[in-house]
Order: sequence, then structure tokens, then C-alpha cells
Amino acid sequence: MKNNAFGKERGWIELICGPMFAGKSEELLRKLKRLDYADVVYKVFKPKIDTRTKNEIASRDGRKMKSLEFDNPYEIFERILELDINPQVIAIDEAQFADESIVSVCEALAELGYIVYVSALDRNFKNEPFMVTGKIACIAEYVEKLTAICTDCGAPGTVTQRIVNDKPSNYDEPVVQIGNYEKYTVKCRHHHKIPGKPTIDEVKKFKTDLKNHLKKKETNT
Ligand code: TTP
Ligand code: MG
Ligand code: ZN
Repeated sequence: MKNNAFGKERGWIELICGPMFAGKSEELLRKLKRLDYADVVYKVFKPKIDTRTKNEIASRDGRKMKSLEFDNPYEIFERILELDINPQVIAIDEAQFADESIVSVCEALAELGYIVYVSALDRNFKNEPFMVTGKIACIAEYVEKLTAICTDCGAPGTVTQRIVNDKPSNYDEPVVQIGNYEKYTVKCRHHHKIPGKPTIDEVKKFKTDLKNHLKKKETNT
């Protein structure tokens, strides 16, 4: 191990999560850039599924960094064994696209002394959690949740909205669809729309009951 501030035995997980357009990749790049000045060795990985960029991670402002791609998260172990210099930090972008074994991989890396930076979408376009991100959030030492700006009201944009033919995408659409501005935008929880999303009966009933309850109170005052 190199003799620098990160040289002592340690290891933990730092997660950056949030919706699209929040600057997750930018934040990951910022964290990595700092390491250059501290002479810390790091390696960046990302799942092969994201075709927007190949063998690199990119921020929205065009900054890029080389990355190694994997199909199966255990390939990260193989790649580390092939390296001449043992890195001290392992970074993984777009982790939501990796299969569940990424959770054990992150955990093992942290136990073995690596500092693991992970960047991932927290929720899909249906406003449902990406389970892999949820599990990593549970085992991470640090969780940084970034927000974008709702394009309707300026409130924190926390949910990615998929748009098809200028309309909010239906609940039944497949979860994975690589894209950018042409397919996605970001909304707050109040402006996010997902036609066809099933509502829990109890919630539906409470909505009606509450409306009636408030109306009754209003007419009584
Ligand atoms: P991100 O890197 O999360 O998007 P981003 O670059 O806008 O965000 P940031 O600036 O914070 O880094 O990439 C998200 C990818 O995931 C993109 O290709 C679209 C895809 N995607 C899905 O496949 N399904 C989904 O439900 C959502 C929300 C996104
Ligand atoms: Mg990104
Ligand atoms: Zn809004």
C-alpha cells in the first residue's frame, strides 16, 4: 500500500444517490479529482448496460474519466487482481444497473480496506426504489442524497419523469431505458405523474375520506 494519508488500514462505503439531473456523476468526479492531489490511487467501474458513454464516466458539464466496465459485479474483483498497483479507492457509477451481487461486492471491498464510492439512481421513473441502491444505502457509512429542480415548480426535484411522445410514461413500461433529455426530466413528488400506477385501497379510501372530512369541517365553520 502507498505511504500517504489513505495508507492506513481502513475501508468504508460512501453512496451518492438521487434522481437524474442531480449531478451524481459530477459529484463522483469531484470526489475522485480530490484524490489526484492527495496522490491516492483509485479505479472507476460502471455496469456495461449504460450505452451513453463507453469506458468512461461523464458529468453533465462534459468532464470525463476513464472507467472499466463490468457485466457481473464480481468482475471488479478480477480487475483489481490484474492491477500492478493496489488502488485505495474503488468508484462505481450507475450502480443501480448492476445486479444484487454489487451489494456483497461493495461490502467485501470495504471490509478488505478499500474506500468505496458508489453513485446510483435511488428511484426509477415509477417513483419506486432501485433495490440495489436501497441496500447499499443501508450498508454505507455515508449517504449523500442529491436533488435536482422540479421543472414545474422549482421545488426539490426528487423523482425522474420519463416522457414518451410528450406524455408521462405509463407504469407498465420497462424499467431500463437508457436516455437523456429526450426521454427524461425531473419533478418534485407533487408534479411527478405515472399513469396506470396502482393505488393501495387504504390510501384511496383515506384520500376520499379526508376530502369529505375537510369539506364537512369547512361547511361547519
Ligand atoms: P444518471 O447518471 O443517473 O443520469 P444523469 O446523468 O442525468 O444524472 P446525474 O447528473 O445525477 O449523474 O443515468 C441514469 C440512466 O438511467 C439514464 O441512462 C436513464 C436510465 N434510467 C432508466 O433506465 N430507468 C429509469 O427508470 C430511470 C429513472 C433512468
Ligand atoms: Mg450520471
Ligand atoms: Zn414540482
